Amino acid sequence: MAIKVYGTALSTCTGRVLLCLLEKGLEYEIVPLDLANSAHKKQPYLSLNPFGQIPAFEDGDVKIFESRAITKYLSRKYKDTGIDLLGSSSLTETTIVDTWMEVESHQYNVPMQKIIRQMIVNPAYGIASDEKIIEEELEKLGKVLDVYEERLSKCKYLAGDFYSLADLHHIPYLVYFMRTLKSSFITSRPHVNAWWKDISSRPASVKLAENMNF
Ligand code: GS8
Repeated sequence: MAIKVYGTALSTCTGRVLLCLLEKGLEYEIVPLDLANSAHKKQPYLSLNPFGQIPAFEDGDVKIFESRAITKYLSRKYKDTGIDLLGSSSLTETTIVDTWMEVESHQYNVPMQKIIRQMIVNPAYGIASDEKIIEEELEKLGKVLDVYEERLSKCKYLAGDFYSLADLHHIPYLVYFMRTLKSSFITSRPHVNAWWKDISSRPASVKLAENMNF
């Protein structure tokens, strides 16, 4: 049975899952939802994601939600298909991948989500951006990126000298962020910039970005 992803390629959380599928070279089907009519807030969708958010995911009998849980599932179940994204060669590497996945989720994602809402999503829907929120969240993001700059001066990727889910999880928001007037937050930090150039030029990342146009 084909893998199904409920959502839209425009959504960064859905994009995280699609990027993992692209890296793994797995076949999948995107099941679009009528978001304008709140299909994601009603049954039958709520039985797939009770929080009424995208994405949701089906692989045969496995029905799950939360994009990062889905990418971990895919990376474990299809470990031997395509690239290993978990640092599976040792417990130490796996744990470092886990650590930087947590950093993405708790440090980077928090300000980044608010910035992209204000700078990309709201304008696309004709909603005014809140400059104060943008300023405050950019300051927080800058501090996170300073830590990344230091980390990436020691290794090519966040978890070491190998590409992993820890890097992949950052890509969808950065695709949008690099189209804003604040892209210098990345380009002015040499190691972060080299990392971004590397991870964004992977064929899977290029393909994902092609479909992320509001
Ligand atoms: C967040 C899902 C989410 O915020 C995950 O899957 O990673 N932690 C969850 N989804 C957003 C779209 S993100 O591009 C969403 O569904 N927004 C619409 C809404 O909340 O109504």
